[in-house]
Amino acid sequence: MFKKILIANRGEIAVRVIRACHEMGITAVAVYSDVDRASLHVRKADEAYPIGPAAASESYLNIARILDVAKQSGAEAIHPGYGFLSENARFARACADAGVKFIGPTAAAMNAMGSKTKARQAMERAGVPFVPGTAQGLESLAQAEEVAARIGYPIMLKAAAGGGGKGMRLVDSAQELKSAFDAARSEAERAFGDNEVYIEKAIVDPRHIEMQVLADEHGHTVYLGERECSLQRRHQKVVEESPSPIVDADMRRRMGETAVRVAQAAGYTNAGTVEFLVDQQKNFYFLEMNTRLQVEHPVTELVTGLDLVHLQIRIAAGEPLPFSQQNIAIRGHAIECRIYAEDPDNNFFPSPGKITLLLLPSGPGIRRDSGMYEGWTVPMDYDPLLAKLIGYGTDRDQAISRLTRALSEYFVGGIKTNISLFRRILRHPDFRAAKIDTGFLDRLLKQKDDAAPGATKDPQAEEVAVIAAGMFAMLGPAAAGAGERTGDGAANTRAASNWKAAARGEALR
Ligand code: MV4
Repeated sequence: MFKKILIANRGEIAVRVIRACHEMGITAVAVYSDVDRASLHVRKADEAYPIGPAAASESYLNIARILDVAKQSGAEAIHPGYGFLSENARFARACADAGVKFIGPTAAAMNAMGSKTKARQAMERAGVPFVPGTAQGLESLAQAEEVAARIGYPIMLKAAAGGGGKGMRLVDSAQELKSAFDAARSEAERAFGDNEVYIEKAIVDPRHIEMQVLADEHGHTVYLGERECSLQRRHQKVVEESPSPIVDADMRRRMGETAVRVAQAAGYTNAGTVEFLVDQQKNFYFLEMNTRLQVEHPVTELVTGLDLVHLQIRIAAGEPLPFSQQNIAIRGHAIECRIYAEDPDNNFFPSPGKITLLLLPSGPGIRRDSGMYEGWTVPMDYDPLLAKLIGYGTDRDQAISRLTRALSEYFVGGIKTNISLFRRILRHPDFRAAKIDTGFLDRLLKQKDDAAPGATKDPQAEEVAVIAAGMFAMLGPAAAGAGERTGDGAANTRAASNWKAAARGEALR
């Protein structure tokens, strides 16, 4: 087993991996850019090394610098987290060449899944269902017209080098195909330096359901259940849950076995995720494979009782999986909210700045994976994900009620966050009835924010909240009449509840 691991990442995922290292008695080495010197992952690590200025290209994406730190610190392995270098085959190969274990798949497995057409060809060989269309890039407009006529409109043109919604075009009729085809190719060339475009039957109002897989280096591959990730805004996931409300045991087995075949076809090892599009008739189609640990891994951990980061580290250290497929059971329901430093009242623009006050939820069934602390200044240089709030319950309704209660305890002062958005989502009847597809959030955001029930019309509410928050920050809880700082204490006084009610824009009691 490793004695020292370098975490080549920042924010909440770096804190998450450091915690796993400490639970396993492994020394954690952090790296940080100039703006992250005071960040939480640096504080929690055993050792921390500067790797450059704020720009990711000169710090968290700086392969040479990160490998220097691995050498200097004596780290035997590197955990890449997600984003940054986590799916960079060059980095995985550079680690191998430097004799440092990359905690993830091999460069070859990454490359097998990196090109969408290569992945589709691998799926064709493995007998994995993928959306009707071409597995190779289109040679000409004539070929595009012929395939589109065969599979029927609407169709989707996609860049082979694209992913995550980039380089994708919906075409509703033959008349639009020529201009769309030309535009898709030039856009792909500009964005990815590769103008290869392929065609798929467009799935109308699809769900995005993904299957977690885990493979050791001894040929054992298992699936750990699915995650419903349809609540997205501009291809950024906002709420994820496990299990999916529409997947029954038989569908889970079929999707899981398909995902295992995908992983085996790619020679995959460590933790990975196979993404599917699911149509209204519950047919599922391979979309792409993510060769990294995902942001939303906690919902899988909660319903399986497994620690995916522990398992990643054990697999990378050469250990065989400590269980087989029949040992894996899904129990309960988990829902994750991604807390972003974004202003929902200003088109979700990032809202960096100093966190002046932090009231934290806790209590039964609540998990927080966070990279922030009171007094920390959120930098503007990176993805604005601050924390993930996960609610777990015996069933979906209990998970929703716990998460709703936890959100009412969550307050981040000094910056804007999207916490209010989750209150809207969780109380929406379609969400509660699990009538969700990838268009749900866009539809909800187009609706006027039906004011919270009983929302105060008192124009001074905002003013009262600001004054009380100021008093709270300067004079401490007693002065502002608040009770427990974590907001879950029974000691809250009436003044505090009014203050909090005002801050939440609710009727003053
Ligand atoms: C599709 C699709 C409909 N039909 N492909 C978006 C990102 C990338 N993962 C693939 N995506 C889609 N591919 C076909 N043939 C609809 C989407 C899509 C989507 C998929 C999953 C989650 C959110 C989405 C939002 C818009 C479009």
